[in-house]
Amino acid sequence: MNVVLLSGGGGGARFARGLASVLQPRELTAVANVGDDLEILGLHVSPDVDGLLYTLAGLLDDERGWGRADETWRALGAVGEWGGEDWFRLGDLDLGLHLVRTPALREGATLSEVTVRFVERAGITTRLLPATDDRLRTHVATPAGTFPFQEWFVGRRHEDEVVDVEYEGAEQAAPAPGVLEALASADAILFAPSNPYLSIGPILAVSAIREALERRAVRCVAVSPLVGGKAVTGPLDRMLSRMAGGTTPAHVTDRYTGLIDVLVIDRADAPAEAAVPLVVTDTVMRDREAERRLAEVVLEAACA
Ligand code: FO1
Repeated sequence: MNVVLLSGGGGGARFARGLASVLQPRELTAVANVGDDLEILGLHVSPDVDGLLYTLAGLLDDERGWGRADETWRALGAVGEWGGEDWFRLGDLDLGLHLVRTPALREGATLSEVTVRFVERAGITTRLLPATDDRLRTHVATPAGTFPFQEWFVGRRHEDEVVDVEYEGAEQAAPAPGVLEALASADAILFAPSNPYLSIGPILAVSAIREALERRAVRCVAVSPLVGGKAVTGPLDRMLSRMAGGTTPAHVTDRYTGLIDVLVIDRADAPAEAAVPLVVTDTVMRDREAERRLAEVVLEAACA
């Protein structure tokens, strides 16, 4: 069974781990958001690609939800001592990856090519594709001004209210090699329990990906990132309230009009009504077993 997952953020990576634990090797293709990418200290950082890589390779710091386990921060400490940018925390182990990827990109390799190399080295059996190899950057408009995603999310601790989200470069961006092929040969397409504006939105802003989803011949199932109308982590509930007028399952399905056939919601959000059928289950991925159970429910909904 070929499954394509659109994913971003920590929830997306954990859900991917659940799917990988129930599917056969190479049945899963994860398409990662790149709108969070940034260049800092001369390095290209791709947090959602790296989050999937680290999570699927068993290297993630599960408690923090990003970066590597057993991380140390000595290089960053020295960056701070020398007056460099240390607001975006790159750990010593994480830096190792960026020190390999950044020169490869500079020498002409694409993000998807470098990602394939890392997937092979990590021995991961999930296909991992960035949504695009082109430059696509999320910007967040707030009453205090418009900020590149990480400057708002990390630098300003996502405290400013969001009034709009822009995807710079999305109009010119082409899907990375393999993305359209994976969608065309998928038996099921899934949207991870990720932020619809910040994680899934940039992927859908690539018009060829959106069009492929619009003409899909298989079911597309999204998992709601809300539990009882609240975001498990991050600013989604505030964003939905402000920009969509509420935090019910219907407000989530409205972000995905014409793109999904089923929404999986948490028991805390039921009963509810929305534009597509709802499947109710426990969506909080407390541990590996919960990740696996959610994956099973979602795959069942995709194949029903
Ligand atoms: N999140 C933070 O809250 N603070 C950080 O300093 C930080 C650094 C960081 C470095 C590498 C990386 O891959 C992710 C990092 N994240 C950090 C997480 C990241 O900002 C977001 O969680 C994702 O972009 C949201 O998907």
